Amino acid sequence: DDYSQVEHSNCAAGDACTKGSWQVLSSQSPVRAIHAALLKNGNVLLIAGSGNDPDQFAAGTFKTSVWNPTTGAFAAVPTPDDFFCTGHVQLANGQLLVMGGNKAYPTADHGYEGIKSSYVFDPTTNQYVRVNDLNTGHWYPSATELGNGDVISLGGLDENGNGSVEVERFYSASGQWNNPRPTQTYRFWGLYPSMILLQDGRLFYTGSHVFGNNVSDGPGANLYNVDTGQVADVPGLRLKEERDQSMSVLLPPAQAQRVATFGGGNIETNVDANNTTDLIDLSGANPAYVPGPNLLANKMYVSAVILPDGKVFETGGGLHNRADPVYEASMYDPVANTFTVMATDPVPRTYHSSALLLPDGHVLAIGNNPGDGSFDMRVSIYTPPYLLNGVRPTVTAAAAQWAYGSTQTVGTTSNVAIKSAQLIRPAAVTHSSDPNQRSVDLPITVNNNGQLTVSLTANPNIAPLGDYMLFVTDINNVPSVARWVHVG
Ligand SMILES: [Cu+2]
Repeated sequence: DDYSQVEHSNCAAGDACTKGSWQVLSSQSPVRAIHAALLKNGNVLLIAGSGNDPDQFAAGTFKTSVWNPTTGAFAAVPTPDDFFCTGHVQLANGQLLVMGGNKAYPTADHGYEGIKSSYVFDPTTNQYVRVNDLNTGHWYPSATELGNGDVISLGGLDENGNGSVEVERFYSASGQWNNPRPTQTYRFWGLYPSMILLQDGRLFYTGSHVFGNNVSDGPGANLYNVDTGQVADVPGLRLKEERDQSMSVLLPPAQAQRVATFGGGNIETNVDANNTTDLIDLSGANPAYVPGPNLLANKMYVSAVILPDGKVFETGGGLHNRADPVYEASMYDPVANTFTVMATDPVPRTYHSSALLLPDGHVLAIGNNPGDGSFDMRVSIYTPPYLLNGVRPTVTAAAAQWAYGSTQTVGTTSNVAIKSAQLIRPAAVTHSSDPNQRSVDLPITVNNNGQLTVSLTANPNIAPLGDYMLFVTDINNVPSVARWVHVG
């Protein structure tokens, strides 16, 4: 029942050929997987902290597990602080930066409060190492890596339970927060505001966030220059007050600078979640959202995962606050601008659920925390139809280190012609939020019997510093297994 041992046979006929298939693993997560991050060694970091369980918080029981998808083994990780609803992002050096988390569950006197502490998780030692504190507490902060490897973290609740307006900047070179303190805007961006790095270095606040109304005035989406502090409105987002736990994705390829925002709801009004997709092209001077095709089901708690064939797999979700799971999945094709029905995860995936791309081209789905306070520990694996569609190409050779603007030789084997090559950033996802998710196209200039010459963008804002999964995909849209490369 270990999915990685299953040999996929070619699909002759039947639903799986076009819709893929799901497997629920017999081994369950040992922790409440509220956060999931793919590490550069292929393991998956599952962070619970106190896991939205006040009893565990009172007992000081904070949990993290590292899952090895190849062996199926889980390894417990000592967890020094309550990383329940922390922020996280992959750093240039392959460590995962973790900032903020839970200082207190609500009492008669106060609501949720955020912690100031921050750590890096080192995948080579499976340990958290403390770095200097943030300037304020943050519970539900964003985290976006900039082109130079620095990280901007915004929003969430501070140590007193108020919305934090502090702009926190982690400097990649020093490994320290806020030295010097970055330009401040004194603006509250909300909880897990989705902040996507654009090619000009600005952040795009997509309007996707967590809990209730959009706190951004005006149209609910913005362009934010982190150096000057200048913020501009971006029009066109529909249902801006019903984008709670929608999901925004920088569509593949990252060079196109197009973002899609899928679904959402509002846990405070508890309206039915919507099926609204809005699309925006951020490559021009005055970008505006335009309506996209409706999702095939109304949902919040949306998970959307970029796949190596250039499509976005959308799965899981619910209709209301921690209730009414929606068993529906679809494939969004950014070129055709269509959704196609896919097989559905048999496990409900609502609040505190996530999905991410594994290096072998499968998709992991994990977590679910319904309103009764329980947590679903089952682990689901999705096999996209591309893994049932012929012999996979392979990557046989590539340099480990890629400089910006370089050309690279990639050795491949394939039964049919290779169509594309791309770098996909490893996920670090929670609450329908992974603003760093991206797929960078590697234009193929020469294909000499499988010896590809590809070019990497010269712009670090298109491919921020760090580790990436290199995939090649053939003309039948069948991807290779990924090979890890480091950019910058
Ligand atoms: Cu949460």
